[in-house]
Amino acid sequence: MLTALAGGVGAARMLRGLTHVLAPGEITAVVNTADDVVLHGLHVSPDIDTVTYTLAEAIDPERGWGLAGETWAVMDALDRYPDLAPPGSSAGQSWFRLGDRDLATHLYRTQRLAEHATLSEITAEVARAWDVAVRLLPMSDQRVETRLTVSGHDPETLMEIGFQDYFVGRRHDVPVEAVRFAGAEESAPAPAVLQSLASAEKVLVCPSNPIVSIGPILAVPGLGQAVADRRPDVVAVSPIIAGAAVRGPADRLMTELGHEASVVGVARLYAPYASTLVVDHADAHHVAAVEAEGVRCVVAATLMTGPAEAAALAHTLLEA
Ligand code: FO1
Repeated sequence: MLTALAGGVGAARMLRGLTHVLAPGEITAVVNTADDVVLHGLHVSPDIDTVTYTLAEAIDPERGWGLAGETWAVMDALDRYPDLAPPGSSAGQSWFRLGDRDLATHLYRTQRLAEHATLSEITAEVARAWDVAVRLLPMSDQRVETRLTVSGHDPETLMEIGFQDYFVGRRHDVPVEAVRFAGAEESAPAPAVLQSLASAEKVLVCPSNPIVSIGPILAVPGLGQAVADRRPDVVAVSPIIAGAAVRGPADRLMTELGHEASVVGVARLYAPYASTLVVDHADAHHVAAVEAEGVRCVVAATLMTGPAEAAALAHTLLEA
């Protein structure tokens, strides 16, 4: 059994690669839910849906999120309304693109939450509906929200915004002063999460954003410690290659929050949790510096340009 800590796109591709090497039923993914957002009254779990749709081979390959062959009639129809909504209202907004078929998932999830189903139960129902055999667990059934402090319109004022406002609304193109995970202290690992970490032969930290994708998972009380307890069997894949994020703002966020945006910076962040860090050939000259952080360093091709590359990386991880 392998248990993986997963964020969005990078993790989804890693997990798909793993299913070419392990039986899907041998894999459990503990997925970040701190990106979740409620819009139009609907609860959207982007990382869970990205992992589900990718493993179902239904993901849109260019976007990396949402469904292939999607249509946007609902979003386009919404554009009739927003100017009528009073200031401060989020009604009628279409900046966060919810495709017509993707909406079905959010309608289903929202109604099941209203019926007091847990996010764990709903995630398993959605996975089954998409014939996904990998076990998908939310990191917690309680609400944990990534909140980022950014500078407001005039530089002196600081404001705190939600993750999707940062990531999509502002195209993560604004400097971040601080990040916190609201609700983490009151949260608990979802059922089966601790057991999946204790019983796995190997624990994998997928190539996701260390700050806002893996960070929230490790911040759930007891979850970080459960990973640290398995440190000898924990292998992390660096999401940073040659000082840059493969996707998204990981490098800028690390720098803005005082970390080194390099495989050495990733090794420092993960040292309490992982005994091995897998880095790309482009970072082969950093092996000694990574190992100086007390983390064994394995060099491999970590850029998953396609399923074959993801499968090759999965092989390397299982041997690491
Ligand atoms: N990312 C975007 O850049 N723009 C969007 O409009 C957008 C909509 C969206 C809808 C559903 C979903 O599951 C994901 C979506 N994402 C979008 C990605 C989302 O922001 C994820 O949180 C990131 O991929 C980070 O994991």
